Amino acid sequence: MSNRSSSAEPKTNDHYRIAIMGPAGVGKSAIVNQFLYGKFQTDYKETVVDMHRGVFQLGDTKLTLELLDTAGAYTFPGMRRLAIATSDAFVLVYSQDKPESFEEVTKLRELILAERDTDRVSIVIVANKADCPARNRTKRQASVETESAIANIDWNHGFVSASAKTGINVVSIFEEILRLLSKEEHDVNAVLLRRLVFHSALTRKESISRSLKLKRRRLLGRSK
Ligand SMILES: Nc1nc2c(ncn2[C@@H]2O[C@H](COP(=O)(O)OP(=O)(O)OP(=O)(O)O)[C@@H](O)[C@H]2O)c(=O)[nH]1
Ligand SMILES: [Mg+2]
Repeated sequence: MSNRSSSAEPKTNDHYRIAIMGPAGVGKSAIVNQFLYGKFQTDYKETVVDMHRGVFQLGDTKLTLELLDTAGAYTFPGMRRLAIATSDAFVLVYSQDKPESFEEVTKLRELILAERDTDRVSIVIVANKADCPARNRTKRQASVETESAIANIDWNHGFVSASAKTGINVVSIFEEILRLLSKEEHDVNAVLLRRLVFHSALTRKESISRSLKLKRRRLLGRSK
């Protein structure tokens, strides 16, 4: 991925909000930070809610991605419902060093489908921390393969095994999301992301006011 501006002016604008959800400590913020800023921090700081924005070029399209980094602890169920109601797609993260976190992602997926009242929701399941040394590598490999089959075949979602630490497959998560969104909405062939102008973290106030505006639009039936 490059930071260079494109010489050709994009002809269309696309704007998507993607919620990053999953249990606490699985690496949701680390994925966002690696994807947008190319950084990884070993310290763990619990998220309340953060909104980030990245602008990319995808063929002739200027693509703005709003990444809503949610709290795994879900102390505020209202915030989780708002994230579900206002997002176009979902990245559900679990950790390869915590097998029970896949169960939590399973429940979260059910909640999203129930709240959205449809099974046509763009979801990518991410098995993060692929770099963590496994006590039993063969067993872990087998369980990631099973989880990937559940996600792809049973649920018809995307699945990516990634590491926010090394950066491996982090871009693929968002390429996969775009592939699903383009299937749903319009035909975009190339999914090679190229950073166009800038990325930025929105302030919490900006992010909440944006969420409320989007929610209002949705209630008025202007968006899907
Ligand atoms: N080894 C390894 N550690 C990771 C990876 N991703 C995140 N971590 C570490 O896991 C811890 C939690 O990461 P966060 O990104 O803060 O987790 P989170 O899911 O955002 O957690 P909440 O905000 O509480 O929901 C931090 O210490 C990270 O450094 C990874 O791919 N590999
Ligand atoms: Mg976080």
